Amino acid sequence: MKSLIAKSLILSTIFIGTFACSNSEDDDLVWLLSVLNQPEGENTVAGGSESNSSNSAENDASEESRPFSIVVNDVIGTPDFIFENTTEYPLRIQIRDPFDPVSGAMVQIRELNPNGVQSVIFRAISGEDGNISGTFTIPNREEAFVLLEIYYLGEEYFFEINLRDVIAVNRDIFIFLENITQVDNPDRDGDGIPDHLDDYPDDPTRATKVRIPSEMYYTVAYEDLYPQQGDADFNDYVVRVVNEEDLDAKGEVVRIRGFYTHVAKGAGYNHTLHLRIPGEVSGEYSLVRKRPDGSVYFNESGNLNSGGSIMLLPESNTTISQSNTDPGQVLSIGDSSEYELILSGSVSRNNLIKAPYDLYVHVSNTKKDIHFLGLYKNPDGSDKYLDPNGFPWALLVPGDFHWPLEKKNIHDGYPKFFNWYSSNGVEASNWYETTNPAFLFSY
Ligand SMILES: [Ca+2]
Ligand SMILES: [Ca+2]
Repeated sequence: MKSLIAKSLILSTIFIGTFACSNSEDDDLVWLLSVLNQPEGENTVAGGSESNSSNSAENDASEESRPFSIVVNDVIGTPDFIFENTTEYPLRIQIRDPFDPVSGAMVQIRELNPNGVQSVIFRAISGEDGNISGTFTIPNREEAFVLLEIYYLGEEYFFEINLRDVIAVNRDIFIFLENITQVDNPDRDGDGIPDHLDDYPDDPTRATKVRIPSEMYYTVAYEDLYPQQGDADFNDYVVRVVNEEDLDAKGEVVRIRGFYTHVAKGAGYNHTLHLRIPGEVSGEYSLVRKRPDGSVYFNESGNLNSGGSIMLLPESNTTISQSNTDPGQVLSIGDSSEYELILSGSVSRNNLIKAPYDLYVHVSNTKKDIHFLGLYKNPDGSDKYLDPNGFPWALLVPGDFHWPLEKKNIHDGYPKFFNWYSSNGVEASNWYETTNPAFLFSY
């Protein structure tokens, strides 16, 4: 795995081509027959093709990846802009050998982070129909790539997916099984995921641990005047969040964990932090709350019914010792909480919203809840949490978000924030990396 980025860059040179659609299975077969001797056809990209041995880069690639072909049926478009800095991509992959469906092939998606760290963000084995479906989520980037890897009978196939303008990944992959002898990869728990790729090699109910985000944490900041317009300082209640999802071998979610740390309270109001996971999600949870020194001061366990919620942190005037919004302060983090939810049945990733799910604050003074955009509608269909100026009350930023100081606002501290939202997210997708520190809480 040491040179996967290099390998994927090499392969991406092979994948230059026109991505187009095949609309029926018959078309696929006709197409496939026509390109078996001509791997880079108009409707396809071919990977690791041994027939293209004149190019040294391709020779390198062919040492790593078996030959295969792909029909790209990705859905192209622009998602609705709702002030999100992460994007969830539905995924559907079908694998054939090249005519019959291949069951038991393992597919995983790796995030290619700019710093070179790679993390598995989805993994599943194909069913009887050769299909895999699920979703994966990555932070918005101008250059968004993931790596798709397939393991089958001891062979590895992989290629890079450029997510530019893609809103759903949908690909048919044709592999060629002649000359492959079956290799027995150890699989102690018999879940179909070989030990060396199984995050839980002795637990047949779990195969993969997905950390969201794959690096650091999300910072979630709330404005608490709802339904009155906020002052855009996004420091009234600030919490750092990490989620983990355990997937079974089919890629369905079986456990969810969350880790939350209160980091700022630039408000006179008090708040409590809550979690709801929309959909048919139920199970047993355990929750602990900790002081900043790590000592546990609260724990509980119970049943979460579908539609129910968990209070993660109590009144915000008890969970942090200072506001962390004054320029004279040194960051002093507040309490944290952690939960694990063991689902009563596995849930398809496609039937769950992306992490951190419906994470919201309840404002004790106004008795109002404050949620992300995209979750709650007014009777007329408009978003309940979009203010008259088209602005949200909750914002999620990947990594270290330096929230504005008291009496400053996000425009002062983040000069590209306006470009980002006024272009509906088309420009300045990394707006939060350009700061004006004089207006922001430093730590
Ligand atoms: Ca296993
Ligand atoms: Ca396992």
